[in-house]
This record gives sequence, C-alpha cells and structure tokens, in this order.
Amino acid sequence: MEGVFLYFTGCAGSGKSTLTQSFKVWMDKMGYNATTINLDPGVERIPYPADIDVRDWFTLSDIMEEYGLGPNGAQIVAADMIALRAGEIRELVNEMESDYCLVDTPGQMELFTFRECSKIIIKTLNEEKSVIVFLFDPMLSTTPSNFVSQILLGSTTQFRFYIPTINVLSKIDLLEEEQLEQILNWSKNPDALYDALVIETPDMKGELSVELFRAFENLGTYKELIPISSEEMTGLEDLYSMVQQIFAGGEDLASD
Ligand SMILES: Nc1nc2c(ncn2[C@@H]2O[C@H](COP(=O)(O)OP(=O)(O)OP(=O)(O)O)[C@@H](O)[C@H]2O)c(=O)[nH]1
Ligand SMILES: [Mg+2]
Repeated sequence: MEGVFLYFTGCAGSGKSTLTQSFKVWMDKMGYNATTINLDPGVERIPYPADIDVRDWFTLSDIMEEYGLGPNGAQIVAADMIALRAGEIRELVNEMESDYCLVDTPGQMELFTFRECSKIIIKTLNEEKSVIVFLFDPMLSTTPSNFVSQILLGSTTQFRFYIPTINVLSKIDLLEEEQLEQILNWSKNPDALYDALVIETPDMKGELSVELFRAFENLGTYKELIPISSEEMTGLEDLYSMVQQIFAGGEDLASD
C-alpha cells in the first residue's frame, strides 16, 4: 500500500498532535514508513519531529504582524497561504516516498473543515488515497447530548470532504471503564443513544427521533468508534487495520 494520507482532525485539544506522534512511533516500531506533516502555523510546540512543517514558511505571529491581524484573521490568511503551497508540499512528500503521511491539522477545527484550502490540499496531495481520522474528545462525549454533538461535527466533516472517515475516541485512559463502555455502546447502537438522550433531556422527547441516528448510520457518518490512548499506546493497531480495510477492502470508500 502506497501513499495513504491520514488527516487528523477534531475539536481543539482532542489529541490530534499527540495521536500524530504516537501513531508515528507505532509505525516506526512496526517498520512502516511514515512522514509527519504539521499544517498548524499557530502551534508553539508539537510532540513529534515534523518532516514537513508549514512553520518553516510562516508562523501565525509572522502573519499577524505583517498584515496587522488578530489570531483568527491570521489563521484564515494562513489557511490560504498553505493552499498556495500545496504543490510544494506534494513535491516534498514525493521525495520522501513514504507509504503513509500523517497530517496534523490546526487546532481551530473549523479552519480545516470549512475553508476551501483543505480541499485543495487533499486534492493536490492525493484525494484517492486520503482518509479523515476524526477524534472524539472523551471529555466532550460523556453525556448523550455531547456525544450527539460530536457525531454531528464528525458528520459535517465527512460531508465536506466526502472521503472515507474513521471516528476515533481519543485519550481513553482518562475514562472510567464504565464510561468507556457506555460511549462505545452509543457509537454502536442508535437505540441505546436515543434512550440515553431521552433520559437526559426528557423535554425534548417529542422532537427527538431515533430515525435521525438511523439516517446518519445509513449515510455512514454514525459508526463505531475506535478507542485509542496515545498515552498508553493502545488502539493504534486497530486504527491501522481500519485504514487497511478501507483501502485494501475495495469498499465504498465514502460511506464507511
Ligand atoms: N491522558 C491523555 N492525554 C492525552 C492523550 N492524547 C493527548 N493528550 C493530552 O491532551 C492535550 C491536548 O493534546 P494535543 O495532542 O495537543 O491536542 P490537539 O488536538 O492537537 O490540540 P490543538 O492542536 O491545540 O487543537 C495535551 O495536554 C495532551 O498531552 C492521551 O491519549 N491520554
Ligand atoms: Mg495540535
């Protein structure tokens, strides 16, 4: 298998950079050849040595200073500047001849999810061999309503790119065993999520329908979470297997 791009995305602080690091360490150990790419110009410190790093071209503070912008405006300019470098990034990736490219995306998720620049990056690097790894932050997943919000965010990301998406529950070492089981059960069973949601928000019962979750399930955006702890290096093999399954299994890549 050659040149598969994994785009790690998810809410701010969900563990994208740490998973980029732990998955790289795991891949090195297994003898798989992986390149790391940092697309976040605003990050101060990343926990892995980036083979390709947008900060070698510009940083958020450079842009803020040069254009007299605040951090949010500068992130938007930065996103466009990254898109302009897409060809250059592709050349660097080609030189490395890696089997896998682990792409760490900016903390402000909406920049990657909603801006056109990320589509340009994905298209330029290799749209056919790209997968989104969407991280569910465990602290934003412990109540049914929070969990639903994460599903909706993940679905939005999947709709934007329409490439295969893997949903990951990160930092599971921070969860009690019972909480972990509950969240994983919600990710497998729309009826269980619906029942839990009705108990949490009884006033919404009239408006809620389990059919909503079934619709997401049919679309392939509601899917079983892969539990991972970068801290304890667990679940990484399952992530790898899922990537293999997507690209080697000849499935409908956009739906599951
Ligand atoms: N216990 C535990 N902490 C983790 C794990 N993964 C990440 N963290 C911690 O969670 C915090 C955020 O992790 P990052 O990897 O920086 O998250 P991120 O999504 O890249 O953050 P932004 O880029 O700022 O959005 C850090 O303090 C990490 O040490 C994990 O598996 N277990
Ligand atoms: Mg990060």
